[in-house]
Amino acid sequence: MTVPSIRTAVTISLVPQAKGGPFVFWDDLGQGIAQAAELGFDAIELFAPGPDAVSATELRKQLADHQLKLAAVGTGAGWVIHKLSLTDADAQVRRKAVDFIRSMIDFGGANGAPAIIGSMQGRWGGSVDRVTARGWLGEALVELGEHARQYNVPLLYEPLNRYETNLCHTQGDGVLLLEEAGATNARLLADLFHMNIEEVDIAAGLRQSAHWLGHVHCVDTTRCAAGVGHMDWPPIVQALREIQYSGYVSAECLPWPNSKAAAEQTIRKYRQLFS
Ligand code: LER
Ligand code: MN
Repeated sequence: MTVPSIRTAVTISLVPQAKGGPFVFWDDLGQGIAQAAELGFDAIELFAPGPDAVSATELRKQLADHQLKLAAVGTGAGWVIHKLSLTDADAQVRRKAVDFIRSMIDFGGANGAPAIIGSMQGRWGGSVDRVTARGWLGEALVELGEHARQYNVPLLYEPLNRYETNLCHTQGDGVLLLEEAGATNARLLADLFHMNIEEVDIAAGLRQSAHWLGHVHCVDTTRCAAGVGHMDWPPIVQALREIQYSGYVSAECLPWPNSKAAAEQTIRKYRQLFS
Protein backbone atom coordinates (compact mmCIF):
# COMPACT_ATOMS: atom_id res chain seq x y z
CA MET A 1 0.00 0.00 0.00
CA THR A 2 2.33 2.72 1.25
CA VAL A 3 6.01 2.80 0.26
CA PRO A 4 7.90 0.53 2.67
CA SER A 5 9.95 3.37 4.08
CA ILE A 6 7.06 5.47 5.41
CA ARG A 7 4.71 3.78 7.84
CA THR A 8 1.33 4.92 9.16
CA ALA A 9 0.12 5.35 12.74
CA VAL A 10 -2.98 6.57 14.52
CA THR A 11 -3.25 7.98 18.05
CA ILE A 12 -5.09 6.52 21.03
CA SER A 13 -5.49 8.55 24.25
CA LEU A 14 -6.21 6.99 27.62
CA VAL A 15 -5.90 10.30 29.51
CA PRO A 16 -9.27 11.73 30.60
CA GLN A 17 -7.61 15.03 31.59
CA ALA A 18 -6.60 15.52 27.94
CA LYS A 19 -10.20 15.45 26.64
CA GLY A 20 -10.60 17.85 23.74
CA GLY A 21 -7.01 17.18 22.66
CA PRO A 22 -5.78 16.00 19.26
CA PHE A 23 -6.19 12.25 19.53
CA VAL A 24 -8.22 10.08 17.19
CA PHE A 25 -9.28 7.22 19.47
CA TRP A 26 -10.17 7.62 23.13
CA ASP A 27 -10.44 5.64 26.36
CA ASP A 28 -10.72 2.10 25.06
CA LEU A 29 -7.34 0.66 24.08
CA GLY A 30 -8.73 -2.63 22.75
CA GLN A 31 -11.29 -0.91 20.56
CA GLY A 32 -8.74 1.61 19.27
CA ILE A 33 -6.32 -1.18 18.38
CA ALA A 34 -9.04 -3.18 16.62
CA GLN A 35 -10.16 -0.18 14.55
CA ALA A 36 -6.58 0.81 13.68
CA ALA A 37 -5.94 -2.73 12.42
CA GLU A 38 -9.20 -2.91 10.51
CA LEU A 39 -8.37 0.30 8.64
CA GLY A 40 -4.89 -0.94 7.77
CA PHE A 41 -2.67 1.33 9.87
CA ASP A 42 0.79 -0.07 10.55
CA ALA A 43 0.91 1.13 14.16
CA ILE A 44 -0.68 3.02 17.00
CA GLU A 45 0.76 5.94 18.96
CA LEU A 46 -0.28 5.81 22.60
CA PHE A 47 -0.94 8.66 25.02
CA ALA A 48 -1.22 7.01 28.44
CA PRO A 49 -1.58 8.46 31.97
CA GLY A 50 1.64 6.77 33.08
CA PRO A 51 3.87 3.73 32.72
CA ASP A 52 1.51 1.49 34.70
CA ALA A 53 -1.78 2.37 32.99
CA VAL A 54 -1.39 -0.59 30.64
CA SER A 55 0.78 -3.65 31.17
CA ALA A 56 3.56 -3.69 28.55
CA THR A 57 3.10 -7.45 28.18
CA GLU A 58 -0.64 -7.16 27.64
CA LEU A 59 -0.04 -4.35 25.13
CA ARG A 60 2.49 -6.52 23.26
CA LYS A 61 -0.07 -9.31 23.02
CA GLN A 62 -2.87 -7.06 21.78
CA LEU A 63 -0.58 -5.48 19.19
CA ALA A 64 0.71 -8.86 18.01
CA ASP A 65 -2.84 -10.23 17.75
CA HIS A 66 -3.65 -7.37 15.35
CA GLN A 67 -0.25 -7.27 13.60
CA LEU A 68 0.31 -3.70 14.70
CA LYS A 69 3.42 -1.96 16.01
CA LEU A 70 3.75 0.69 18.69
CA ALA A 71 5.01 3.81 16.86
CA ALA A 72 5.63 6.02 19.90
CA VAL A 73 4.38 6.87 23.38
CA GLY A 74 3.53 10.40 24.55
CA THR A 75 4.73 11.71 27.90
CA GLY A 76 2.43 14.73 28.07
CA ALA A 77 0.45 13.21 30.96
CA GLY A 78 3.39 14.15 33.17
CA TRP A 79 2.46 17.76 32.50
CA VAL A 80 -1.32 17.43 32.12
CA ILE A 81 -1.81 15.32 35.27
CA HIS A 82 1.23 15.99 37.47
CA LYS A 83 2.35 19.46 36.27
CA LEU A 84 5.92 18.25 35.83
CA SER A 85 8.27 19.97 33.40
CA LEU A 86 11.95 19.67 32.49
CA THR A 87 12.43 23.43 32.91
CA ASP A 88 10.62 24.04 36.22
CA ALA A 89 12.44 26.46 38.55
CA ASP A 90 12.41 23.78 41.28
CA ALA A 91 15.18 21.18 40.87
CA GLN A 92 13.05 18.54 42.60
CA VAL A 93 10.25 19.02 40.09
CA ARG A 94 12.74 18.80 37.21
CA ARG A 95 14.09 15.55 38.67
CA LYS A 96 10.57 14.13 39.00
CA ALA A 97 9.92 15.11 35.38
CA VAL A 98 13.06 13.27 34.25
CA ASP A 99 12.08 10.22 36.32
CA PHE A 100 8.56 10.20 34.87
CA ILE A 101 9.95 10.31 31.33
CA ARG A 102 12.50 7.58 32.14
CA SER A 103 9.60 5.36 33.21
CA MET A 104 7.73 6.16 29.98
CA ILE A 105 10.88 5.34 27.97
CA ASP A 106 10.93 1.95 29.72
CA PHE A 107 7.24 1.43 28.97
CA GLY A 108 7.59 2.31 25.27
CA GLY A 109 10.97 0.60 24.94
CA ALA A 110 9.47 -2.71 26.09
CA ASN A 111 7.41 -2.54 22.90
CA GLY A 112 10.16 -1.14 20.68
CA ALA A 113 8.81 2.41 20.68
CA PRO A 114 10.39 5.79 21.47
CA ALA A 115 8.94 8.29 23.94
CA ILE A 116 8.02 11.83 22.87
CA ILE A 117 8.96 14.99 24.76
CA GLY A 118 6.44 17.66 23.85
CA SER A 119 4.61 19.54 26.56
CA MET A 120 6.97 18.16 29.25
CA GLN A 121 9.62 20.59 27.95
CA GLY A 122 7.83 23.44 29.74
CA ARG A 123 8.81 27.07 29.17
CA TRP A 124 11.16 29.73 30.47
CA GLY A 125 9.97 32.70 32.58
CA GLY A 126 9.84 34.09 36.13
CA SER A 127 13.13 33.33 37.84
CA VAL A 128 14.30 31.12 34.96
CA ASP A 129 15.84 32.81 31.91
CA ARG A 130 15.83 31.38 28.41
CA VAL A 131 19.47 30.26 28.34
CA THR A 132 19.12 28.45 31.67
CA ALA A 133 15.91 26.70 30.59
CA ARG A 134 17.41 25.66 27.23
CA GLY A 135 20.44 24.36 29.12
CA TRP A 136 18.29 22.22 31.44
CA LEU A 137 16.26 20.97 28.49
CA GLY A 138 19.43 20.08 26.56
CA GLU A 139 20.87 18.19 29.54
CA ALA A 140 17.63 16.24 29.94
CA LEU A 141 17.59 15.36 26.23
CA VAL A 142 21.11 13.94 26.58
CA GLU A 143 20.34 11.97 29.77
CA LEU A 144 17.02 10.61 28.52
CA GLY A 145 18.40 9.86 25.05
CA GLU A 146 21.13 7.78 26.67
CA HIS A 147 18.50 5.96 28.75
CA ALA A 148 16.59 5.12 25.54
CA ARG A 149 19.64 3.53 23.87
CA GLN A 150 19.19 0.21 25.69
CA TYR A 151 15.95 -0.28 23.73
CA ASN A 152 17.55 0.67 20.39
CA VAL A 153 15.17 3.59 20.05
CA PRO A 154 15.83 7.33 20.04
CA LEU A 155 14.18 9.93 22.24
CA LEU A 156 11.79 12.12 20.24
CA TYR A 157 11.87 15.87 20.86
CA GLU A 158 9.00 17.99 19.52
CA PRO A 159 9.24 21.75 18.89
CA LEU A 160 5.84 23.27 19.71
CA ASN A 161 4.07 26.43 18.60
CA ARG A 162 4.36 29.72 20.52
CA TYR A 163 1.13 29.17 22.47
CA GLU A 164 2.49 25.97 24.05
CA THR A 165 6.16 26.75 24.71
CA ASN A 166 8.63 29.61 24.33
CA LEU A 167 11.68 27.34 24.14
CA CYS A 168 11.84 26.02 20.61
CA HIS A 169 9.32 26.49 17.79
CA THR A 170 10.92 25.38 14.54
CA GLN A 171 12.72 22.37 13.16
CA GLY A 172 15.79 24.50 12.43
CA ASP A 173 15.95 25.63 16.05
CA GLY A 174 15.33 22.04 17.15
CA VAL A 175 18.41 20.91 15.21
CA LEU A 176 20.43 23.66 16.93
CA LEU A 177 19.15 22.59 20.36
CA LEU A 178 20.05 18.93 19.82
CA GLU A 179 23.43 19.74 18.27
CA GLU A 180 24.41 22.25 20.95
CA ALA A 181 23.40 19.85 23.71
CA GLY A 182 25.14 16.90 22.05
CA ALA A 183 21.92 14.89 22.29
CA THR A 184 23.09 12.26 19.83
CA ASN A 185 20.29 9.78 20.56
CA ALA A 186 17.48 12.33 20.30
CA ARG A 187 15.55 12.89 17.06
CA LEU A 188 13.10 15.61 16.09
CA LEU A 189 9.38 15.20 15.85
CA ALA A 190 7.86 17.38 13.13
CA ASP A 191 4.22 18.19 13.91
CA LEU A 192 2.75 19.81 10.81
CA PHE A 193 0.16 21.63 12.95
CA HIS A 194 2.88 23.44 14.91
CA MET A 195 4.98 23.90 11.76
CA ASN A 196 2.06 25.54 9.96
CA ILE A 197 2.08 28.22 12.67
CA GLU A 198 5.83 28.65 13.06
CA GLU A 199 7.73 27.77 9.89
CA VAL A 200 8.21 30.23 7.05
CA ASP A 201 8.13 27.21 4.72
CA ILE A 202 7.08 23.78 6.00
CA ALA A 203 8.96 21.81 3.33
CA ALA A 204 12.13 23.81 4.02
CA GLY A 205 11.72 23.09 7.76
CA LEU A 206 11.52 19.36 7.04
CA ARG A 207 14.64 19.57 4.86
CA GLN A 208 16.45 21.35 7.69
CA SER A 209 15.68 18.45 10.05
CA ALA A 210 17.14 16.00 7.51
CA HIS A 211 18.80 13.11 9.39
CA TRP A 212 17.52 14.44 12.75
CA LEU A 213 13.91 13.75 11.76
CA GLY A 214 12.48 10.77 13.66
CA HIS A 215 8.69 11.08 13.61
CA VAL A 216 5.96 13.16 11.94
CA HIS A 217 2.58 14.20 13.34
CA CYS A 218 0.99 14.37 9.93
CA VAL A 219 -2.19 16.42 10.15
CA ASP A 220 -3.83 19.28 8.34
CA THR A 221 -3.79 23.03 9.08
CA THR A 222 -7.04 22.69 11.06
CA ARG A 223 -5.46 19.99 13.24
CA CYS A 224 -8.06 17.68 11.74
CA ALA A 225 -7.19 14.62 9.65
CA ALA A 226 -4.90 15.09 6.66
CA GLY A 227 -7.06 16.39 3.82
CA VAL A 228 -9.36 18.41 6.08
CA GLY A 229 -7.66 21.79 5.73
CA HIS A 230 -5.56 23.84 3.35
CA MET A 231 -2.15 22.18 3.77
CA ASP A 232 -0.06 22.29 0.57
CA TRP A 233 0.84 18.59 0.51
CA PRO A 234 2.99 18.07 -2.63
CA PRO A 235 6.05 20.05 -1.35
CA ILE A 236 5.79 18.26 2.02
CA VAL A 237 5.73 14.81 0.43
CA GLN A 238 8.58 15.85 -1.88
CA ALA A 239 10.69 17.06 1.07
CA LEU A 240 10.12 13.82 3.01
CA ARG A 241 11.16 11.82 -0.06
CA GLU A 242 14.24 13.98 -0.61
CA ILE A 243 15.51 13.49 2.93
CA GLN A 244 14.63 9.78 2.61
CA TYR A 245 12.41 9.91 5.66
CA SER A 246 11.71 6.37 6.83
CA GLY A 247 9.71 6.81 10.04
CA TYR A 248 6.02 7.09 10.83
CA VAL A 249 3.43 9.56 9.67
CA SER A 250 1.08 9.63 12.64
CA ALA A 251 -2.42 11.03 12.99
CA GLU A 252 -2.25 13.18 16.10
CA CYS A 253 -5.41 14.97 15.07
CA LEU A 254 -8.82 15.92 16.41
CA PRO A 255 -11.49 13.20 16.27
CA TRP A 256 -13.57 15.29 13.87
CA PRO A 257 -16.36 14.73 13.00
CA ASN A 258 -15.85 11.54 15.03
CA SER A 259 -13.04 9.07 15.72
CA LYS A 260 -13.93 6.58 13.00
CA ALA A 261 -14.37 9.20 10.28
CA ALA A 262 -11.10 10.94 11.24
CA ALA A 263 -9.23 7.62 11.10
CA GLU A 264 -10.78 6.69 7.74
CA GLN A 265 -10.03 10.12 6.27
CA THR A 266 -6.44 9.89 7.54
CA ILE A 267 -5.62 6.49 6.07
CA ARG A 268 -7.25 7.41 2.75
CA LYS A 269 -5.15 10.58 2.50
CA TYR A 270 -1.94 8.88 3.69
CA ARG A 271 -2.33 6.25 0.97
CA GLN A 272 -2.87 8.93 -1.65
CA LEU A 273 0.16 10.92 -0.46
CA PHE A 274 2.67 8.21 0.37
CA SER A 275 1.82 5.27 -1.94
C1 LER B 1 0.96 19.13 21.66
O1 LER B 1 0.44 20.19 20.96
C2 LER B 1 1.53 18.13 20.76
O2 LER B 1 1.65 18.32 19.58
C3 LER B 1 1.96 16.88 21.34
O3 LER B 1 2.47 16.01 20.38
C4 LER B 1 2.96 17.19 22.43
O4 LER B 1 3.15 16.13 23.25
MN1 MN C 1 2.33 16.77 18.19
